Amino acid sequence: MKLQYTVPANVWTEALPIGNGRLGGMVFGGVHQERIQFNEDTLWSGPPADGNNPNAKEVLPQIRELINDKNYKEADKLSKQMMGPYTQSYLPFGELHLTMEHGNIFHSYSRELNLEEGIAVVRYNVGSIQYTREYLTSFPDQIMAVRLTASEPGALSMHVGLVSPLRYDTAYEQDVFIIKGFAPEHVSPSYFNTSNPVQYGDGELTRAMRFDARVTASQDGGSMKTTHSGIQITGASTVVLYLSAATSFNGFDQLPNQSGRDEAAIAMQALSQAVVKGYDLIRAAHAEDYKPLFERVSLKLGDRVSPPAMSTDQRISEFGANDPELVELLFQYGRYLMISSSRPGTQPANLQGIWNEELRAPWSSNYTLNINAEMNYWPVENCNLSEMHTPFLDFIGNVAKNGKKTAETNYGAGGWVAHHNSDIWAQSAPVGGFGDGDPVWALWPMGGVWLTQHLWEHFAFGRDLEYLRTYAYPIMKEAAIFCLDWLHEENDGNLITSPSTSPEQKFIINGERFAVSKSATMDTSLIWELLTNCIEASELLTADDSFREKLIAARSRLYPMKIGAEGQLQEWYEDFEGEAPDHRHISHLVGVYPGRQLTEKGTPELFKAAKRSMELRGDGGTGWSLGWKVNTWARFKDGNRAKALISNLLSLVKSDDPISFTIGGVYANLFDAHPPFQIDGNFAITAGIAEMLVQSHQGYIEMLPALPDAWAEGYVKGLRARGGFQVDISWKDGQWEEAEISSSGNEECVLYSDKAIAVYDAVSGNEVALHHNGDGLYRFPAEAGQTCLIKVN
Ligand code: FUC
Repeated sequence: MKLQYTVPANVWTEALPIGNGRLGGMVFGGVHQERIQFNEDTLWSGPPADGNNPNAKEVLPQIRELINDKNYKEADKLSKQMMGPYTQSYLPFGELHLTMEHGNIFHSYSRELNLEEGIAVVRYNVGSIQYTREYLTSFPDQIMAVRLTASEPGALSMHVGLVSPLRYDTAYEQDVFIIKGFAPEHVSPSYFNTSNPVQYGDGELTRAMRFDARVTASQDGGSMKTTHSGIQITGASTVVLYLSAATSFNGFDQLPNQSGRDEAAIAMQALSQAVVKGYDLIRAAHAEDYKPLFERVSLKLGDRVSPPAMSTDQRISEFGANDPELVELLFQYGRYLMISSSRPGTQPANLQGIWNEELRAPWSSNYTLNINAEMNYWPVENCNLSEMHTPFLDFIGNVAKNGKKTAETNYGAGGWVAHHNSDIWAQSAPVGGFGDGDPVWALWPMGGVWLTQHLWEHFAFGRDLEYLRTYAYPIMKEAAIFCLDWLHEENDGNLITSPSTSPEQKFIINGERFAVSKSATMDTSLIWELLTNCIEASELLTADDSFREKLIAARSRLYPMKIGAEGQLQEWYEDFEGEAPDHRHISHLVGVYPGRQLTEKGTPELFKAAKRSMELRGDGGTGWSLGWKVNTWARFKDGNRAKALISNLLSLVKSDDPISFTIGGVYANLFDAHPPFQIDGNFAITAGIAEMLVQSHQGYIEMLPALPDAWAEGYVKGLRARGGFQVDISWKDGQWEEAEISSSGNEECVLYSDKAIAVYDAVSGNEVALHHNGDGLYRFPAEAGQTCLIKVN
């Protein structure tokens, strides 16, 4: 499980990511000049802001009338008046630079990222001296550490510096070199044309946050001198560099300068503790923290077909998904990136996780709620990293708080609402720069509805009723209250949403393209999921009987899904023609995945139509779109098709390939390429590969629902299924041979199998009594802590 290369990274998308959820680094591995670009996940532009727009409420009735009159042109125009400000931007922090005195003539170079250890390693020789560097970012010690060794004593001489693309000052205190400053108050998205995109505040009076990064070294032998330009190390045998970074960010609703945390003290404390602890103990604590998380899941899809020494980029371009081990690597990479970018107490992984070098990052590297932010968290539950979900679940709570005001101010509605984008300040108002943007993305009041799916899924997998009662359900309920207000009745009694868009895809009438109409399929589908989840939650909690009745009634009156002229699931209220038949968003299919509204048994006609829609969309798409399609084809149980899409994703995109809305892939460092880099595709593909092997959204566990022919023999251990189960499966000739299901709750296990099975207690060997009535569903009790062995009978 390694990414490996024979040359240093030239560009950012060749560098290797390390991270502890909060602090992230991109290791270039340069020999003479090393560069570690680093980030800290709270470093964003801006103070908290209220982007709510009372004018939205004023124009709403008129927009609804225009839509009813099919005057979409005027509806689009007027809906611009419902917009709010753009979100703030995730920022790059800085770079750690090393200049080595041994110069740049070297041989025997290698650079790797070891996913099993969570460590990057660079090795090279200068003459006969062998140099080795290890890089890690530790969660327990909140520090980045780089250890440099040489095969001969005294061979390490270097200059260590820190720089930042933000405005900053330098300072030094004894052997600590510091950069610090104030973040910009405002950074405009890169797609917004303005002469002044990066705005700093008024010196120390700024409303933006403060930041502080510091580096120090400890060494064996030689000497060290720190000045205003950095740290000079001469003649050492071993050097350990420690980097710590912090900001004054103090919560989504606090002014980060005036009411901020003491970033210098936070950064200093981590640094001093690290120096005292020392590299060996830090590395041991890192292993103890990281490895058990990573090792929860193991996957074998087949034997490696590429030469063992081949560099990862070459492996991608020459073998792609034909190398089963490369697919395993891609799968585990998503898990590695999740452990490295999202830990309890950190910010949720943003559009680039935590890794970003640009001042105006693509799409502000913010949270895009119409697909990308949710997609990031698709693998956490089934791929056994449930606690990595918590930053996102916490974030949803913050957005819900702001969203209550937005619902009231913008729509005069109860509950809470969120729209297309959010940021560290938990923006809930629509974006669009008060009319600059396009309603096809800016005006989408379903952000909160989709977010709540994560609250429910976290419960569905873990079955923690206390969490459901005290945290998840109250937020889900408020989102449902918004839906009840937002839905309104048509003459035929159906409940519809208006205005409504199918995110980012316009429809065409007489050659003209329009954004807003009513009840796009995605709206009703997401609302169906939320109402269903609330109904089930309230039943489990034996709460809110009359509210539940309301939800049941509303759900039954949602504008029904329709099948269009091409046999496809209709994307809009009417069977409009879409502007791009192969559009990257498959919004209308959310009921297939990640939802559960559309299933083969439950809604056969619509399920078939959804599959037809997938055919019409084709097998292309941006990185994340390919990832979404893998999950969706897995739900259609077409493993070969899913694998074909993995193949499309495993194609090498060059660092300078321009932004594309139709063709994606991966970069040399396996980062997902939209292009540009977005981490969502990495997470989606990990979720998708798991979804091909185990599914549990229909109330039962299904093993190998979408196994491609090419993965005829293999095993997976540690995937999770809804109901508090963990599943290990081994298979041969495309058929499962043996499985183990362990339970963390006391719930009945329902397993689908088309072959007769027998179940044994894995410890005692005793056979477990089964209930089975010929429908392929086998039911058996599974106590907390029990592991059951499943065999073909
Ligand atoms: C949505 C997508 C784009 C991109 C952006 C971050 O707008 O349509 O393709 O992923 O989010």
